[in-house]
Amino acid sequence: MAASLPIPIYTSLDTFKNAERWDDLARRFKARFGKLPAYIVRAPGRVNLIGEHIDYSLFGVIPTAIENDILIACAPMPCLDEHTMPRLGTVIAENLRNEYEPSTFVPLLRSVNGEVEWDLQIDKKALRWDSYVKAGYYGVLNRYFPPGVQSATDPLTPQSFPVPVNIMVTGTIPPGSGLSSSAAMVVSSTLAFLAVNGILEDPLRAPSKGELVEMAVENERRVGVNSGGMDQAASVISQAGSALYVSFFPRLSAQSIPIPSTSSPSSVREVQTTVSAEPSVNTHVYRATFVIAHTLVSSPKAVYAKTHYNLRVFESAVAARVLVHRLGLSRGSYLRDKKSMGMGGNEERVSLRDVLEALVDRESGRSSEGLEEDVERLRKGLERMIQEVECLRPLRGADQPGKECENQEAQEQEFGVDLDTMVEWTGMGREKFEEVYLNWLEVEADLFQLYKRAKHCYEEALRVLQFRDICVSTSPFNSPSPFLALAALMNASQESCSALYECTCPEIDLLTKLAREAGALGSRVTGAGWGGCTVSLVDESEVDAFIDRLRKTYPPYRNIVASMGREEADEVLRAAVFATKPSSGVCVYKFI
Ligand code: NG1
Ligand code: MG
Repeated sequence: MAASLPIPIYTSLDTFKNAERWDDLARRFKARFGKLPAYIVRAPGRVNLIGEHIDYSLFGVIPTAIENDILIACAPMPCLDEHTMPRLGTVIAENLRNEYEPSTFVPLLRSVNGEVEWDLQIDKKALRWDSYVKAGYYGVLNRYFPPGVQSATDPLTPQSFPVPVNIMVTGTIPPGSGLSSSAAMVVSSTLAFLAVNGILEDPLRAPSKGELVEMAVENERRVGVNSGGMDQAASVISQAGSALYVSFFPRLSAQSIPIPSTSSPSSVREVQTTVSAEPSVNTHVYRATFVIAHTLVSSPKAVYAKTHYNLRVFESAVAARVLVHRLGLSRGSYLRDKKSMGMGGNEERVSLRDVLEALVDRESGRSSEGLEEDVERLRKGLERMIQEVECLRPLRGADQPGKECENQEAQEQEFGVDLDTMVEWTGMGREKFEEVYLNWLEVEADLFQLYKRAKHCYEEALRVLQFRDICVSTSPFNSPSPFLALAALMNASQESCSALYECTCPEIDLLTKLAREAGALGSRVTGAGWGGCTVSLVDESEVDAFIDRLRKTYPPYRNIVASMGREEADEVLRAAVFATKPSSGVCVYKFI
């Protein structure tokens, strides 16, 4: 199982494609800190092919790591002499991007309600680049240097205090673009602190890939985003040339799945697909390429958490609670191992997945306690939930199910509920609701959209299974047009993200439409949305022409061409629209 594998440590740069970039970082590190780094760690960004905003409801998703990544060089801080020894745990962090200022910080032990805690002082209101470095450090401090031990022992015992560290960061993932620069930052920072403190090479203490994912998810919550585990799993576990089916139930697991006919030679699998009604006359061999295109609208997720990301997490969780009540599910049936990811560890909170499992358990008379995701059981459960979710539609006067609304405002009114109604629907009373939900996440909305969010979630989870089926099918001829089928699922996902989950924006809707007109078979938002990137499925033979057409039709790209010199425009656009190959997950290079 991919998640239980150790984190790879290499000692030769020949392993890496862009060895010059690693070399350059090492040289700059030496110029700044006086000696070569002890390690360079790498964590890639990811593109999500399908399964948007369902990881925190514990449904599987299919991302793949991309070549863009974060590299962190690190080494214990040298001691000049015994009088000028740096304080244990101190970090001096630099970033090769000029606009990111250097940062020095020291973890402090603080007493809160009688409990000793590590404190790195992350300011969630004004997140800086080093907040993500600190977020990674927290996990390493809490797990390997538990607070409390230090006061009881000699503070200079190396086991009880982290070493002082120099670190230098460089990256090629555009921030706020839905390609998970934040997860890559947190994963690489966690990894750097593990490496430099000798934990990664200690067989008794080194975390597996799966454990690193869990630590990184927990760490990312330190910057105020209650994410699921997709990005961290993709960044850590991915294998070159494959996508990853990541499932979160009953616990995190990941399976590499082939993408039909990617251009990587080892996985080339040719599929005959017909594009006309006359197969014998017009056949074509498709090779899948995924092209990322940035809307050039940046969406800093942490800044808008209250009204966007965390609000969606909140609406999904409350929708689950209402479903429990309406479907008469007993408390025992959904009380599961809450150590699994999501829902912030509170047993009172239920995920949309818990509801499905409880319902299927009740009806089939058995519970799913297996280690691996039971896909068939899940598929049946999803089909069932897609019907049950209709009970979340508010009854308004003479309710007319299926009636089309003329405009968005009317639709919001039709499907949304206010706070009081929502509390009443959960059947849990105001005080309890406040304790379980309002104290958990800070959110802001006049109307809460329980129906639309839950409907998107269950339908999207089913699309993920269909996408996976097409990819893992060993007999491509059973499905004559796998690419068209994958593309149709991506388009349906886009439509649902736009209309039901409302996590797109006019630019995403426009860019995906233009992408289809430019020759993409399918196109959708990727990542959290509200800006950021889209991903399009394009036949390999069409990629260059596709990118060219998109440059000529998407207005912000045209503006770049019109307002800059040719070469400069070309450079900017190459960073905004590019074809991507599924890359491998984290690794560590050790200097010997
Ligand atoms: P982005 O914004 O692309 O990093 C976020 C979440 C994911 C997932 C997607 C939506 C983080 C770190 N990641 O991804 O867990 O929920 O949105 O599918 O917040
Ligand atoms: Mg992110």
